[in-house]
Parts: sequence; C-alpha cells; structure tokens
Amino acid sequence: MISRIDLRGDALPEGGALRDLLPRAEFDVEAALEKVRPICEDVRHRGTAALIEYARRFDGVEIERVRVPAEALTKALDELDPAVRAALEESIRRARLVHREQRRTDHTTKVVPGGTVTERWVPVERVGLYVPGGRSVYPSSVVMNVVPAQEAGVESLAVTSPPQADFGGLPHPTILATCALLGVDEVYAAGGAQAIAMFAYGTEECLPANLVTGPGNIYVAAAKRLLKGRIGIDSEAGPTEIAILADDTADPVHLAADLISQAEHDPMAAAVLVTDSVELADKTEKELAPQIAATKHVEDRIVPALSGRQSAIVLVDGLDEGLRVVDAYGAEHLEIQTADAAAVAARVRNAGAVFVGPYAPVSLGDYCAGSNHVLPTGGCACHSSGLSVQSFLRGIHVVDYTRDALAEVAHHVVTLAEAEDLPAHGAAIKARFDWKVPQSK
Ligand code: HSO
Ligand code: ZN
Repeated sequence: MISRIDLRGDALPEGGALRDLLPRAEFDVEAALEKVRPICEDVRHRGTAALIEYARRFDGVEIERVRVPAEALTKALDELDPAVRAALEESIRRARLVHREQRRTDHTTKVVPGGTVTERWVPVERVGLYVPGGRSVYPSSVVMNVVPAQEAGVESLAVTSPPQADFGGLPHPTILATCALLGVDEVYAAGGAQAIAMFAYGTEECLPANLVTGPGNIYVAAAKRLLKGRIGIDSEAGPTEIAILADDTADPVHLAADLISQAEHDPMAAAVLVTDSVELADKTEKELAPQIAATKHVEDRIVPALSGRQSAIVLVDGLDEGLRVVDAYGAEHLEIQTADAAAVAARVRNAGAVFVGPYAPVSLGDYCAGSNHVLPTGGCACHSSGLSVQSFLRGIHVVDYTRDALAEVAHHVVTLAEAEDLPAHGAAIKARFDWKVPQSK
C-alpha cells in the first residue's frame, strides 16, 4: 500500500540531495499555463459573457449572471443545518481569536534626532477569495480566507466559487451560507482560471481586486502564476501533504488515521511517516487497511494517494535524523508524535504548520484549532508562511527627516550616489543646501 524509503545506516546527505531522496507529488503548473492563457484573455475582453460561456463549457450549467443575488445568500443561511452552523460559528470564533492577535501595530524608529522611519501597516483595499467547488466543497476554507482578511481590515471582500449544476448555477449552498455567516455579501459563481481573471481584470459585474487568495486546482494555480503582478496572489496551492515524525511512543492507530485523513483530499495528496522505529512502521502500515476499509473516497483518492510515489514511510536512525528529514521535506502539515513532543516541535525549521503530540491532529487544524489551514505546499514551507492577517497587509515606510537630520548624513548619500555613478541622486541632496554638501560635525 505505502512504499518504504530506508535512510538508516549511512550519514544523511546534505540539503538538496536529501530532499531529492524524499517523495513529492508532481504538480506541473507550467504545463497548464498555455491552456489558461486564452481563457484569461477572453475574460479580459468579453467579461461576463466569457464567464457565462465557461460556466456552460466547464461547469455544465446555464447562468444569466455571475453575481449571486443577496436572497440566495440569506436563503442558504436559513436552510443551513443547525449543527453545521454551530460548528462553523465555533471555527470562526477560534480563528478570530488567533488572527486578531496577528494584527501589527505601526512602529516609528527614531534613527537620529529629527529623522524617523515609521512602518505603517495598511490593509489591501480589495481582495478576491477563491473557494473551490467540485470534489472539494470546503466551507472551512471560506472561514480560513475571510477571517484573516477581515481581521486585517480589508474593506472590500468578494468571494467566488464555481457554479454548480445541481444548485441552479449557484455555488454550493454551504459555501453561500458560510459567506452569509461571515458577513460577506459579494459572491460570484465563477470557478477555474476564469474566476482568477475576473478578479484580475474586473468585469461589468465585478470590480478588479488587488489580491486574490485561496486554494484551487492546477488551472487556478496556473492562472495565478500568469496574472501575478497585475494582481497579488497568496500562493499556488498544490495537493495537500501530511508528514508525521514519530517514535515508538506513538500510537499506530492515530498515525494511520491521520495519514488517511489527508490522503482523503486528493489522489495526489502526500502522506509521509518518518520514524526510527521499524516496529511502529510495521504496525502503522498494518493499521491502514482496516481503517481504509471503514471509510469513503477509497478507490478514487485514498488508495492512489497512499500508494502513489508521493507517499512513503521513511526509516531513519534516530530523532535527529528524523528532524533533518522533515526539515528537508518542508511539509504543509507536520505532526510530531514523539516523547517530549513540544521540545521536538520547537526544533522544527520548515513546515507550514506543526501539530504537537497525540491530541493535535491535522483535522483539528483543518477546522477548529484557531490556526489557518491555507498553508504552503510542495516544499514552499521552506520560504513561505500560511495565510494570515499579514497576507492582507502592506507595510509602508514613511520617511520623515528635518533639514538638520538630512544635513548630517548628506555627504554619505552623495558619496554612495557617486560610487554608483548616479550623480543626479547626489544632486537632489546638494540642491537643498545650495549645492554645498554639508560635512558631518
Ligand atoms: N487539509 C486541507 C484543508 C481542509 N481540510 C479543508 C478539510 N477541509 C489543506 O490544509
Ligand atoms: Zn484536510
């Protein structure tokens, strides 16, 4: 079911070479670029008419308008299962607690008397949030995108999700209900690359946005790559990943359940167990079959995900080597299931999010931990963070110097300008002092 990679014995290779030994899903965004280019151009030129045509072609549904009417949002919330509503409300409450504390405050540094630099944090004005449809209708992802944007103070927020043939061309009702619960009233029925183009270029119905966030399929990722620059993007989310670092104190029943839990997302999802215990590896592998037999999405997602070359049990000599392996991998989600898990977790350098000990499974983080579940995949955790309030803010440096403060440093600026062969830069300083560069006292 799941392959093994035995890294015991010899010393582990360094950096990139170690990474090359580890399994990873292939997610070839480049290949999809040429497919999405004409679609994005079409939306740019024909706006709503193009979106309506793509709804017909890709989503198999006739729609007359892309903007979801307000009544549809209210209706969806009225009809939402009360238990789901209560769970979403708790998820929102916890997410708000965590994200609210991420807000940065403006800070002024007095560099010299009369010379200050203030860093002002300003929310992005208008944000478009992409919420996938089809196989993955995740109201939880609406929460994870909307809450940080709102806590950052974004004023204009629009959500888009693919039109569903089963729901009269509207996005899935649970998505609509979650938007209503969060107070988002601008929602569109558009999916795929065309939805990203709608936010980038704007249409008759939808104003262009400054930033688009949210996970999507390979076409969504390709459109983000193509339109990046015209519109800001969060990341090109790839298939989900779980890595677990475990020793012989871990419970194989938990490990198997957690590996399967993320394999359930996608046939390309990656589940990687790193351990120094062969016995634990054997027991966990044995646990997989009965647990898989008892769940859904088996043949289409779980089995291909676990048996694919992106998933594996990796055997290492000890925890230090295990840490090196999980750091080289840089998983979207990393569980630490070892003795003294908090101390081990504190040593992790690369992961989208770390889950400590037996009672913090990834599923908790997916819904109700308060943490964000939009996280870097494909090894991007080595350089990027998950979605947060910070993703929706820009830091603006405000430079304020008096005449004396400028005079004090003028000769240095002029010297550096000359060293870079940019005399006009120096002249902009000299002009303020009748062309006589003050020397420092
Ligand atoms: N594990 C997914 C998020 C998710 N799980 C949504 C359930 N619903 C990627 O972090
Ligand atoms: Zn999940």
